[in-house]
Amino acid sequence: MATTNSALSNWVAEVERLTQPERIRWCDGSEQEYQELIEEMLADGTLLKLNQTTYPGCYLHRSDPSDVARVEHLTFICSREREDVGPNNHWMNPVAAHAKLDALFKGAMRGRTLYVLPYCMGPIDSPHARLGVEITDSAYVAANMKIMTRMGTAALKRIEAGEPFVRGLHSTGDLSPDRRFIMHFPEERMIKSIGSGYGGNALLGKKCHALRIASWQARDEGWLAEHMLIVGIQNPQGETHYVAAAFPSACGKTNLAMLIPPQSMKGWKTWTVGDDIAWLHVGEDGRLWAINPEAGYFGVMPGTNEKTNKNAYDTIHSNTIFTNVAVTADNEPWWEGKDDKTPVTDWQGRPYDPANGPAAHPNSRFTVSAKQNPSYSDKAEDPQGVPISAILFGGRRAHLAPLVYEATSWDHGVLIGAGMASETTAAAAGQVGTVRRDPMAMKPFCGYNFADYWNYWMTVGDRADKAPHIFHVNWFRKGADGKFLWPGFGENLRVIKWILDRCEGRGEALETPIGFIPKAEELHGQDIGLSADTLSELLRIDHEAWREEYAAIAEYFKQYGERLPPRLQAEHQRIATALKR
Ligand code: GTP
Ligand code: SPV
Ligand code: MN
Repeated sequence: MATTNSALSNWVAEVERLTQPERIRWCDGSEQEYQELIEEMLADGTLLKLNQTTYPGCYLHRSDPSDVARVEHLTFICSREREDVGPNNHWMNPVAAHAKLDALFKGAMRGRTLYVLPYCMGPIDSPHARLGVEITDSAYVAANMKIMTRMGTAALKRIEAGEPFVRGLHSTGDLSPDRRFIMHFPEERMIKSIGSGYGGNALLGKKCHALRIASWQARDEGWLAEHMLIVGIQNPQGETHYVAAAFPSACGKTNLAMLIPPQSMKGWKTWTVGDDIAWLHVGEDGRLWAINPEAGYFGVMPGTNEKTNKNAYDTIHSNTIFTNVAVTADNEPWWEGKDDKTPVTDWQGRPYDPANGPAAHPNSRFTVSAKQNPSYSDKAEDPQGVPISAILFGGRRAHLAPLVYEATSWDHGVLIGAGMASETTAAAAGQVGTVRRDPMAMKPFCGYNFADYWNYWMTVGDRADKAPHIFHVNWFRKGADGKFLWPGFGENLRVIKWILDRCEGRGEALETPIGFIPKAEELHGQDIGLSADTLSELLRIDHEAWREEYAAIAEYFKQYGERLPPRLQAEHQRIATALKR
């Protein structure tokens, strides 16, 4: 027994009886243990060594080709009442779900090692951090959890001091998609995941705990768990404002969190607090404060290069686990958008042949400690987190949504978040590029009924008398030629500058039925060679198209029936009426 906490040791014993592992390893989170895990995985082929001269400490993992992304159709929330999870989630009765999964877990770890991973989500000494323990039979998961969370002895100490913890049971099972399920029991603060070894399905601290279980727990306890990056923006006067932004999967959070100011914006600096998840609480000062529950990045590989995201590019040159990338002749990792060298072996280990599709999987990822990021904020370790000046919602909309617009109130901002839509990406199994509703970028991650969630968001605004301003951004609008109109990446700082000006009562805006948009001059498009026509296309509000959008949002809201908050309906009505004028 490797813990004095009897609830934990009893649970581990119970899982041992069910899953029948060969041996049990309690992980302490040490560097030596990480090296041992790496050695084990190199020995059994789970990891391959990359070029250790140019990429020291970097390894490649090839997942099963049928197991390369989150699986939303196999993800369930198992609460006592079906209505509590809403039409936004798949539901299963918890008794039936436990029975179904325990049958699959029976004997699942025979011949394998059972790893016990105690972890802390959030700075280790933060009152806003929460504990968890993942049991897994995957060394890859153990190594990734070491990078992605505060895993090991310090977390176990908090658990042994009596703090509650989320239980996550994971086995790769036989990797068959027919026996793959990601199940959440929010009332029991429990997760059971089987049949996948990939990212969000298997690293249970991330989406399963820090978003699905945490969103439910946050509502019980008075805070918010969101799919948001957190970034500090320092202006030439040396003042730093923190911005939180919710964009759907593979829609630009990591990139915005690590943004490097363009040449033309001298004196600006950015600091990364988090790139994927934010836990927000109302401070005594009436502001919203945010911590990043994670300690590492599980980031999208394609598109990452020195021009788009130099901080990420530099971060992943050492001590990084690459998953499903291609390899060059000199054994370096390669992915689409890497601007040097060429692939010789694709993500499945086959000789590269363009006829087989991209060399790296479109959802290939890197896992790396946040501390390696040159723009890592020292405030990322602050137990209280950082105060948020602005919240951004956004997504991929080739059409309709302007580059940026501002909500006129908190309730209006909640409506903008609730009505969000974005083109689907390779981060989840299924069709890519179809527009779907993804409220607050939480469609795959909100652990309870969206109607209750929107209502809860409104009440958070009521409690925060200095709540952040809310904006919507779209870096992905396309012109008639099918190309992005906006240069994106570092240049997004132009938009953020206007946003922060608005938060401080400066910044010229025009009122439209859907909110405030910047006066075109505010973006200084001439500095980057954007024509006046392109800028006006980027900011254009097509009233007819927006009337249709608001009708579609009303249609979408209908499925939430009686539970839809009247305040949200009233906001919708207000905008729909303004659009008719
Ligand atoms: P998850 O980790 O899945 O939650 O994704 P994310 O929101 O962190 O997405 P990420 O920043 O990794 O970006 C996904 C893809 O969008 C990458 O291929 C980026 O290169 C691309 N991208 C990010 N920002 C921009 C932008 O401003 N403009 C354009 N055109 N592409 C962008
Ligand atoms: C996402 O899909 O939003 C991710 C990657 O951040 S995963 O951890 O696989 O969910
Ligand atoms: Mn994400």
